[in-house]
Amino acid sequence: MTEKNQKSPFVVKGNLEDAERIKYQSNYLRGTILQDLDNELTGSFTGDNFSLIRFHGMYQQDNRDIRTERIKQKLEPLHSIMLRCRLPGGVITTQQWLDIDKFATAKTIYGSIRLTNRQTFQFHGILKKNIKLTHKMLHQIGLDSLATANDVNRNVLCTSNPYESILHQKVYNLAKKLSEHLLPRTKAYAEIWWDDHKIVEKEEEPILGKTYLPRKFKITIVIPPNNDVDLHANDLNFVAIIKNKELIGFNLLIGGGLSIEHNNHATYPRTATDFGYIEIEKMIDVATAVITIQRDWGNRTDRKNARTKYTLERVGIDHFKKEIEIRADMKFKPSYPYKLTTRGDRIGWIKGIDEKWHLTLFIENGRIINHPKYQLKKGIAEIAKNHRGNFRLTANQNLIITSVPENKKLHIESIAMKYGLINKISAQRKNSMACVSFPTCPLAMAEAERFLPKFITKIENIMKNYGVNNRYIVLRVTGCPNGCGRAMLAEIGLIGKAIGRYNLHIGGNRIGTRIARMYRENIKEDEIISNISKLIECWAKEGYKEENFGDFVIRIGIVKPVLDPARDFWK
Ligand code: SRM
Ligand code: SF4
Repeated sequence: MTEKNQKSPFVVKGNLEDAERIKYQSNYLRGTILQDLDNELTGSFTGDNFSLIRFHGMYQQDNRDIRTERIKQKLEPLHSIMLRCRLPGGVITTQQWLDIDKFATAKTIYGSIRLTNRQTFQFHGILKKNIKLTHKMLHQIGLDSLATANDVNRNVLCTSNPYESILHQKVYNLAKKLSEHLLPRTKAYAEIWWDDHKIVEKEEEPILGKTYLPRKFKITIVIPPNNDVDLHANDLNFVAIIKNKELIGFNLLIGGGLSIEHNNHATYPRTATDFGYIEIEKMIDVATAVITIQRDWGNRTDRKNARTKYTLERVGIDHFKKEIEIRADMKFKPSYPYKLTTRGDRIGWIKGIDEKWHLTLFIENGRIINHPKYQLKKGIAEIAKNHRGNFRLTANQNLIITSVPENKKLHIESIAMKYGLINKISAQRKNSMACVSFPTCPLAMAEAERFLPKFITKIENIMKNYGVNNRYIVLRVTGCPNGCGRAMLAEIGLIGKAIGRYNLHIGGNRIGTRIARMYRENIKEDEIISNISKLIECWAKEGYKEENFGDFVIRIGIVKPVLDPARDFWK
């Protein structure tokens, strides 16, 4: 933060969060991580390092299913690391895939690869002794996990629609450029994990600053009409404006975010606000301006109130906008009209305008592992061995095999069929999502990933009963109010409250532009099912023919729409 900015009336005064001290004293994210790595007495990281390793893309976890048992046996929890890769736009080569696949089997406790809803993958269950090996393996294949967690800009998303293949390539290049531009410049990552000890004269963080951002920061690039990246969950969004099939610029939307704390009315989910249109050439300058404003004005005294959405509400849109114009040396133009019509992935084959074929595979909750009845992980690896193009991970936790030439299509399809990767999946299942939750997430309050598959079957049965099984409802479950499963943007969202208990939210819309309102609090699965059953019955009888569930419950007044989340979410 500069002298000038410290004096700004928009800086929140007060006692700084301890996270600020940790960053300040970390020597540009080094802490004593190296010493901890050598400590064989414990499988964990100690003191400040617990938080600092997150900047390097890692979280310390333990298996919560066996935590109590281990405590009873007077053992320390079975600590391991979850590592999240940086993969702008979700693009990964098939050779890289084969390497991470092999690694997951050989060196992780759970043996899985978990696709996340931010277009990347996570390894769960890396033991401390294998961490350096993991980073070296990633480095060798051209990947890293820098800045995929903590108070930095996270993995940059871009629409993965394979149909617009040429446009996608352009937007993907921009996502990559943005991600690289906003990376921390510290050499700590290379030093610790790659043993790269190049001397730097003076270490600096020209964009992020010595204490980095006040909180996490998330960016998307969206190609309408598909809002597959769920832009309203993000701090900064570039909505691509296309004229005559060419990208001409972007509408800028700022201040989305979904997390709340149960019963804390100072927290709220928020959809992003439209700021206006910018030229492509200004993209990097504008992103730098927004991120440095958030760096300087974001709340460092209360992490629950630190995301851009809160900064924006506190300083006001006009001040925020003026400051972007000053810092990026530009003027916003009025936004171009655009329309969002879909959010899900198009599962199956699609021919792109480049005449190549793209196969989107449905991966339930993004978990890639071999199942007793079908060898999902093995099948994807087999495709990787036989395909020269890339894979692309989607923000709906699915995987796309991109750019298959016409003469290779049958071969790829035969492998997919052999391993059971192409199945008849209901529209309801395709449009449902859960976060990871138990057993690895330390913040989980209720099940999500392990709960959803059977729950969907129950919802499918209800829909069949009322004759609406040709329709679907965007359904999402998130194990706690942090909202990783984006339930706040669902037509039906469950938000974990305690083991077996959820808050039931309804009234989001199909395209993800409206926040879902709480309808029932702290209820068990049987109560959830009976509530949803009544609502679906009513929708089936009284809804208009083409009316979606979320719009129906709003139209007939079952819940009031959340129009201005900062003020009316809790009402
Ligand atoms: Fe998340 C924390 C998993 C997308 C909001 N999230 C976590 C942690 C790391 C728990 C922790 O802090 O120890 C979870 C690890 C679980 C595990 O065992 O793997 C976790 N979040 C995930 C993933 C894997 C969910 C998934 O099933 O795909 C997603 C990884 C994305 C990625 O690749 O970077 C994931 N998290 C999200 C999203 C959705 C999105 O970004 O589109 C949100 C809501 C949007 C938003 O940011 O407002 C989200 N996660 C959070 C929060 C609350 C942030 C806040 O503003 O308060 C936390 C807790 C925190 O940061 O303190 C959190
Ligand atoms: Fe964990 Fe909560 Fe995020 Fe689910 S929503 S992954 S339970 S932090």
